[in-house]
Amino acid sequence: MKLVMTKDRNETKTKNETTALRELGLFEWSALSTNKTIAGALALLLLGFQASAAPFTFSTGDPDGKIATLSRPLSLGKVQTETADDFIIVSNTTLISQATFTGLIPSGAPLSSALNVEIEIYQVFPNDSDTNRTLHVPTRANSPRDVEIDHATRDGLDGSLSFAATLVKASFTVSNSVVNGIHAATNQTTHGEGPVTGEEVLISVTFNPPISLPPGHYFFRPEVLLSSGDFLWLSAPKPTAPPLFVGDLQSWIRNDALAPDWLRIGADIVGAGAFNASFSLLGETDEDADGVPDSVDLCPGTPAGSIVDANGCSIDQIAPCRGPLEREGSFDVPKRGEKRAWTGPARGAPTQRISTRKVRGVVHR
Ligand SMILES: [Ca+2]
Ligand SMILES: [Ca+2]
Repeated sequence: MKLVMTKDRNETKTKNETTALRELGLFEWSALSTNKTIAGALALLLLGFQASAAPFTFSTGDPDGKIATLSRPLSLGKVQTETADDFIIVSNTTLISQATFTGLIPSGAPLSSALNVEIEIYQVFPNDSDTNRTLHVPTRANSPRDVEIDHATRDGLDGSLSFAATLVKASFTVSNSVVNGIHAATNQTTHGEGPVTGEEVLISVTFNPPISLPPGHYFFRPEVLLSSGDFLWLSAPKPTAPPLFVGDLQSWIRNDALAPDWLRIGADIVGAGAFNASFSLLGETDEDADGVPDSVDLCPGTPAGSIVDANGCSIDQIAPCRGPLEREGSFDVPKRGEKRAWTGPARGAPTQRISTRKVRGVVHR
């Protein structure tokens, strides 16, 4: 049996077309009056066509104790300092819903001293960067780009992420650190600021909404605001044979004095080696990039830019019309109960106004 969705005036109908009935030129009609019923019918209609859902996971692994580098937002008397490490999305637009990263907070500090978390995502330089300016670092090849991807920023202060801090080890020591020694070329090689001991803390983050990214090579940049002291992001192993993934880059750092440039923590500041930073990402594919993950998207192949419901279905997918789509958007219609028709002012008569409300809809040729 084939189900066909049609629109007839204000009613959306499902046409149940069986082979036998079709031969007789007859159809069974059932009117659908609620979205729930429409969604139910769509689930039937699309069951065989649902996009294949695939989880997305990425992890650099647990801290290796080699280095800890500052990751803190701008606050009173403190300059913003950012550490970034890279990841890839190999295929399909992906919705990243969660992240974890591990760092040090001062010894004896309560977990509640983590007041806020902000996450930014960067593409690789020179994407969207000023390539004409004079660099103040040895190189920008394979660095994060100048500025973050706007739509991918999530911040606890505006509710676009929530986070929790968990104690991993009460005492953890790293052999080296980068906190304040971030200098423009040619003074960049400080060899680091030496060992640091602190509490090893895992920060778990949930993004609301998830971060949608097309396939590509990106940098993950977390910042933690502490009530006192600094959050130092811990390094993770950076294997070379084989690498964590093909093209794995070392971690980079900058403060607001150096921005928009970045320095390589290993090659430039320590003067040797290359580091990853300890973090993980969790998400799911979203093949039509409508913001609804494939596992719950009842309408694969939604055209780009369409407004969709919680099932990932555009108006046109729920109630297709014969003609091509002219535009989708917001329209003024009379408010419910508004009986007067708008006819325009009659000569000499007072202007007649009706109350309108906005609805979303589609216009077909
Ligand atoms: Ca890396
Ligand atoms: Ca969809």
